[in-house]
Amino acid sequence: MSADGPVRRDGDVAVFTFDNPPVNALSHPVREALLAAIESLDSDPSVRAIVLAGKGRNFVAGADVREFDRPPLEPLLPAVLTRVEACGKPVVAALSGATLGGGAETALACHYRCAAGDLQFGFPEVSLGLLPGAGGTVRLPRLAGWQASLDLMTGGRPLGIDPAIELGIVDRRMDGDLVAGAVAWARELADAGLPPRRVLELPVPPSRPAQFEEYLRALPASARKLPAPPRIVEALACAAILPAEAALARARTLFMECLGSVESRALRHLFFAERRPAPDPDLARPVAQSAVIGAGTMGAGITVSLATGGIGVTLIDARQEALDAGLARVKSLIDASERKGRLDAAAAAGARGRVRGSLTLAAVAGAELVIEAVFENLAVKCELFSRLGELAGPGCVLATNTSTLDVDAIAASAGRPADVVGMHFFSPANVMRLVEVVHGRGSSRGSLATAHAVAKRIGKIAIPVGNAFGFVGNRMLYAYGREKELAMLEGARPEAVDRALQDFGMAMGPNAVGDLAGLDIGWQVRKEWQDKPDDPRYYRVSDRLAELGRFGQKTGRGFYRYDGPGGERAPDPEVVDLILAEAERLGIPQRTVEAGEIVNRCVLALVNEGARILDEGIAETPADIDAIWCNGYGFPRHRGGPMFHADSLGLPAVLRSIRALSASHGARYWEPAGLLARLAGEGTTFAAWQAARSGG
Ligand code: 3H9
Repeated sequence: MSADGPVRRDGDVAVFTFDNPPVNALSHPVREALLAAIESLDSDPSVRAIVLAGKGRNFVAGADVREFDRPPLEPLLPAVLTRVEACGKPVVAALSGATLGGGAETALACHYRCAAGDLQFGFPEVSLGLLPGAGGTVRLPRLAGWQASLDLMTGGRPLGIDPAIELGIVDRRMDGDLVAGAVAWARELADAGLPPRRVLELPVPPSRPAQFEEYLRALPASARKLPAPPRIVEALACAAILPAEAALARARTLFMECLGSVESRALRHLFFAERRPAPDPDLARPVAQSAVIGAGTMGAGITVSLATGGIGVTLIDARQEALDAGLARVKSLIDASERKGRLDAAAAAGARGRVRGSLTLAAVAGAELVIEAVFENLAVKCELFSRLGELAGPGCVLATNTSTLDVDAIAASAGRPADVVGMHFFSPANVMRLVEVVHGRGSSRGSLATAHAVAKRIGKIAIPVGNAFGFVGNRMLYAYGREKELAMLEGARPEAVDRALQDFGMAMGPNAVGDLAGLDIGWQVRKEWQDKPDDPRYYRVSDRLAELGRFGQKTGRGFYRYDGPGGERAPDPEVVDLILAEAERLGIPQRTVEAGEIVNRCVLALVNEGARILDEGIAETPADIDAIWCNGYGFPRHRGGPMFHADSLGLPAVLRSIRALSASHGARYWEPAGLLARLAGEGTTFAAWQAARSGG
């Protein structure tokens, strides 16, 4: 709150300002202040109307998510909003920017709502595994009807000003000074002597009894299995038939059930994991102009990300044909974003205008950041960086997009290791939000800070990782993939592997992912990998498919075949024969491998490798690993990432399972990680270990 308190007077109108940076969340002191202000202003005869507004860009972005893990502190938001609504004087909400969750519910408890053109009004609770718990499910339908309420609350996407007005949520658009306009309107309302228009006193719109049941059935199965979406539908269904007070009480009970669920805890964990502070933000150097080297799919995707993030880009490729194709791809990706409404016309035109092409490496001279996205081969990258070391201006950050190679070796060849970092983007780079920022041995703090700041500026989730084979994500991927490959040699069919892991919640099964990414890519990496496990079974199925030219979707065949009408994925009996032949050659007996075993082996392999990575300091925190796996590899968000998932299973149970796998499958891959064994022995969790380390 500001030094002179949250309330100021404009004649006979009082203005209460939410002032709780960065987003005016409804933390405990804010709720206390709002309640106290309403109580006092309601009984103050010199006040005729009240305006609620937010300081800065946003009205209120919601409840304070940090408080959900602590015991609740009164006054609770529902009670505060009941008091706001009961106020005997007109209360006008002046909405702007993020008006989300509890912030949207606060707006609904006011008697009138006006808004600025940048309004984002919505209920993102579902993405935190919650439902609107402060009366939104009971108030919103009385203004916007059932269908819009169902869509807004189960979908979580915010509305802009125009639809908010069309739906009757916002009464007036305020161009010009929002608060001054709201004050003038509040005064008009007081002058007119109109009684407060309380949303809960508005009539309940008609509904069909089956409407909610039908809506629930039409939600994707993955949403129906989660705690929040069915409860949102139930809360709205109750609001349709119960008196307001009973509906509010029911919504509150459902909210508390969600709050305690492991899924909501997982999603809240990711909320903060994805917003981890960047290192040394003060040391970040400004980047207005960048260069991307290599006009392939990855280079084009990175170019689009930078250009739409407001950074000028020169896309460089030595071959005219490749450059033309890359620039055409950049244009078509920006066009597609505009068509789909992700960019408005001005933003799309701006992005197009920021991109140019060049055939010469000397074009890096004016850039403050260069990102290399050429062929994944150490010699090729070292040669390129030795030239970049000479051509790039002083202080220019030189980033490699390698996914597995040694960043220190690349840095050494540049001759200026302080400027070299890794920026590992994920494909398609214009869509995927994750960037692993590889901290090399010689990377300077300023270069790292710059890489993190650029990634954040272009809307990415930047996670620091150490320089080790595969960094964090791909190193863990190798452990995960190893188990599904072994399971196939032991008798699991490729489609059974995918089904099991998809049922666990992975966005795609690993074999389908391999076919999509191209099986030649991993094959190539494994050929160059010096310390690959000396095990003839290791990735034998993938390598065999690649040897036969079955690279996946791009060749029409991989783990699956794609040559039917429409190119859909279909199981291929030839692959089964091929796996059986390899198993026989390697002397691996066949057995039934159940779905549960597949999930157990793949997921525990991730956890064990993640623990090793933490012990070695390649990842800083378990939450970093979770952010990487949920954003780069499709790990189910409602399970919070592999390390959160392990905590929720209980580390002693995880350790027992790993020991059992060691007994049945051999110790080679199932030696429990030291950190895991230690924490399990202490009966603690990765999260508690991290909190103790960071003094939290
Ligand atoms: C709710 O309201 C439940 C109610 O129905 C019922 C209650 C009874 N709390 O995202 P950014 C912090 S559930 C605490 O990088 P942007 C964030 O951690 C809530 N902190 O900025 C970060 O901190 P730091 C429903 C929050 O400009 C900083 O703000 N509401 C909260 O890209 C900047 O965040 C939501 O789910 C919060 N609610 O985007 C809205 N929100 O500076 C969640 C943000 O230390 N928030 N922080 O790194 C958002 O969607 C985005 O933050 C927003 C701004 C669009 C507002």
